Amino acid sequence: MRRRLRQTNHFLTSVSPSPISQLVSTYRKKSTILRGAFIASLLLLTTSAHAAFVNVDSSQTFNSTGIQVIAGQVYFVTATGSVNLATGDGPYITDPDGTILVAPNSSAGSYFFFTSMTSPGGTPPAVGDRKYPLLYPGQSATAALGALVAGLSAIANPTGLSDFPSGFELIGSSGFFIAPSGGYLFFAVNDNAPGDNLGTYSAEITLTPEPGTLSLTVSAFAAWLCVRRRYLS
Ligand SMILES: [Ca+2]
Repeated sequence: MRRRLRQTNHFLTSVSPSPISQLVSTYRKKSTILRGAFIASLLLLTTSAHAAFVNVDSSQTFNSTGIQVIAGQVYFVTATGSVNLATGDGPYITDPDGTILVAPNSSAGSYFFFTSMTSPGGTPPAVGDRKYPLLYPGQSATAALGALVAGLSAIANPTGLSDFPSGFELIGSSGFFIAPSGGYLFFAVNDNAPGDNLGTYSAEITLTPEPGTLSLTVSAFAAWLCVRRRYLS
């Protein structure tokens, strides 16, 4: 087919250097440009995403990810593991979503606390359920107790929650963090009293391609396929 196109092109050219031959030449040039744009975009796409692995210690108020973010960047996070929020009088063990894996029994010291002083109030902690801060907000007032949460600090070495003016937001076992501004990304296990906690979550952080990069790649690929199918196949 390409040979036929070249032959046709040669014939047309030999008859007269008409606009038709110029049109074919133009489309070939466009195809080359689009193909180059597609390859460049693909290279950018594959090199912009990278993964970091962070252990999130539940006994710390927050953990540094070592990542300095730029406003607008989108990070995809997955997390596994389990942590105990009450080693002294629990246990109260959760996964990164804050779902209870092991609940304290009614004779445990923390049973009353988790029943009456967490939301929903008056509901005993039970395996498979989630409870939320009520009287003692942790890093996040809306994420479940024990859930993996993320916060942004303007400084690399924050000393307290007051260094996170926007607070922390839920990530869970699988979630996105969209950087509202530049800063340093920290993770935490949502609990107001980390001193009696034990265990870590293993989190994997991936910087996703910026929307402009992705749309450029898809557009260039689609245009290249269209031109190729129409004029070069
Ligand atoms: Ca605790």
